[in-house]
Amino acid sequence: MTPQETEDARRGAERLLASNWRGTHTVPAAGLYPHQWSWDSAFITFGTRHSRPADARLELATLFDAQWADGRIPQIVYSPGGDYSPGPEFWQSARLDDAPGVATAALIQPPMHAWAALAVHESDPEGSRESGFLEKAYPALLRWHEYLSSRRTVAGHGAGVIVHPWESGLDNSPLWDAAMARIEVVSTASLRRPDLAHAGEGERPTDRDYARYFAIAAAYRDSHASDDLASLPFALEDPGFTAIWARSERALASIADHIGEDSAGHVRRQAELATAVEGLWNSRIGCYSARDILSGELVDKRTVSGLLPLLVPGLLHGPELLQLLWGPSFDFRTTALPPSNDLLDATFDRASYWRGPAWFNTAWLLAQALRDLDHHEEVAMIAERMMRLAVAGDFPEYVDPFDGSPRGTRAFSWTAALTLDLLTPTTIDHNDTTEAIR
Ligand code: 9WN
Repeated sequence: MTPQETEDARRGAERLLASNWRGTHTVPAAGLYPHQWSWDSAFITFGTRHSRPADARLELATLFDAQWADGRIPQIVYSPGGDYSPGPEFWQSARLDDAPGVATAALIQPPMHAWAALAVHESDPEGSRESGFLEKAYPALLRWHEYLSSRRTVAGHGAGVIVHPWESGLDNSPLWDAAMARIEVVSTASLRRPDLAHAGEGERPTDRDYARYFAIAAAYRDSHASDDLASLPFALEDPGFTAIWARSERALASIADHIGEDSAGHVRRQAELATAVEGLWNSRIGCYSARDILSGELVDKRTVSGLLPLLVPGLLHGPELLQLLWGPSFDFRTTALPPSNDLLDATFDRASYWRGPAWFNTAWLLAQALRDLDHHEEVAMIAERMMRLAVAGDFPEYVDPFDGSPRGTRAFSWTAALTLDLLTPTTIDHNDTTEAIR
């Protein structure tokens, strides 16, 4: 990739992020996702931190303003207008005791936020210090992680439990199929699918999936979002979620150090989370996977979520996971980017959302893990491919894993942000990558 190509890609990504900026936050995509999404905002700040660090700080602060009294950071913070379903009328969050003044969903998403906050600080330490960014972010992050520990773990296991496929961020992953099949579908007749105006039907979850999504969400809402895990229709320990949480707990330790708080508790929690991740090793399939807490069983599906434990330092099964990534199931070297699902599994579908297509956020997460493991050549390969696919497809939501054709919506914010991140030289954590791709 030439310096000119890199520069053009960087400019294109910056333009897109500026056009999806709404003054306090960035929408994931102007048509399909017109509100603020939790983990999207975190990913987006990894891009905006480089040229608009004050906006990156504001993006996270806006999300923290929507934190619930119980500590949860909601999946969606609704803005006025925008056609998305479920909208604020579904959740009626104002009726729930712990909800904030602004309308939000009651669900959550993977805890990328402490990791993002630290990265945002490191990009502009002076601006961050002057605005007291970390001092304000830390208590919110602390309460968020405490919410997860106290409400989203099962005694004796410790991995993060999701109560809805949307909480994984990998919505229709085959990891959730068996648990989803238990949910009775009464009718799909009254479903409203504004999403289908923005992406092909074969690229989105089906109506049957959506009927189940609404049933699970309604049960959670009607339980007053109380997190009585054993009584909910869907509750699984999620390997990707837990690995991200461990990484964020490590960042929280650094944030605590920066502001003179005691970091020992976070270091301990990080080690506990690393142990919890190991509990999700499924030796039948040689991959980490989800555990259904209602049946107690590990799911026999290899997915990109099961590769994300590579983010955890000192992982017991790291070498096996790398073999899986290089091997025929994920075929890292010949696919456009690592697919979301095992290429060899019967559920694999090259077009359908999280059942096969390659996503930029999971490619970026794997790049972070590979960098820590000193696989710099592979990181450079991911960066170069992300750049080419992002530019060629107008920053698509995801791509066909074989030929890289764009799929889903376009002008998707995290595609731009994470490509920008990998293309931007910094002295903090991206040196090796940018050296390698120039
Ligand atoms: C439900 C916003 C979100 C991402 C998720 C992605 C998709 C929503 C949807 O879009 O999910 O949250 O309507 O399908 O799966 O990871 O956060 O970009």
